[in-house]
Amino acid sequence: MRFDVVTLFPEMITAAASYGVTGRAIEREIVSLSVWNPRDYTGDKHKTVDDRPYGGGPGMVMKYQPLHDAVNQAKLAGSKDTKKVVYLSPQGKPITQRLLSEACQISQLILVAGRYEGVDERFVNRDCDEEWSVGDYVISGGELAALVVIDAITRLLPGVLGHEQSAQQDSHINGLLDYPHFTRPEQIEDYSVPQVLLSGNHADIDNWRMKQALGRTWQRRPDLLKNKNLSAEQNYLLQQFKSEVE
Ligand code: 9WO
Repeated sequence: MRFDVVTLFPEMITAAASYGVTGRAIEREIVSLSVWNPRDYTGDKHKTVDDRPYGGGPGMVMKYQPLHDAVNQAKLAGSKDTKKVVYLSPQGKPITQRLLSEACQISQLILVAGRYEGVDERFVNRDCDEEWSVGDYVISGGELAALVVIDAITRLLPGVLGHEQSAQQDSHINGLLDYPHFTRPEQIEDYSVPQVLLSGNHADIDNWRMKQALGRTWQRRPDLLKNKNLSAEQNYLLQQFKSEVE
């Protein structure tokens, strides 16, 4: 899969993506990452990428033409397979694990990171296929959101994570929060590792983990349980969790 990021701060993207799982996926050529700076597609001597908003008001708006030209260069650099141009903004469709897993099928994802007060709306409507949000908050630009999208998609691509982690990933895709994790030492002051995890009984451990995942989801994110069909076994484990809370 190919990622292209249109941004005024290209080093922010290449630097952050060079670490960890994304860095390894790039090295192993499972994904490629290119950056495109709208400033390189300006024509004036001041390399102007922004201008004052029509209608007045504070701040500046990113101009249409440098963004348009940067996206077009990104498109030309890819193959003629499936492409999608996505603008990152708080006005976008909230991303979910489901949306990201569907995005794995796209061969070229062009992510546009805005700055200032945003971009000329004609760029969003004419040049972008979709608008995505990584959450209901405002940050100073779309770069961190683009990095979230790149990271979350990359870890879903075949061969990026090991077998162990892929199995764990499947348990996340089932839409529950994670269960708690413990490592050595066995005791920290008066806080011990739950006995079941030391038992070596893998059926008991699996049940405990499922019960914790269900219980924590029920406590912290009941909205995630609303549109989910639990198995008879899961319902039993959740009832057990609830009775233990009391
Ligand atoms: C700035 C601003 C200042 C005064 C009044 C209103 C304002 N809105 C904004 C604003 O939304 N700035 C954006 C900064 C412009 C587009 C890029 N920026 C951005 C993207 N902030 N947050 C995101 C984002 C992207 C994806 N998911 C969540 C947030």
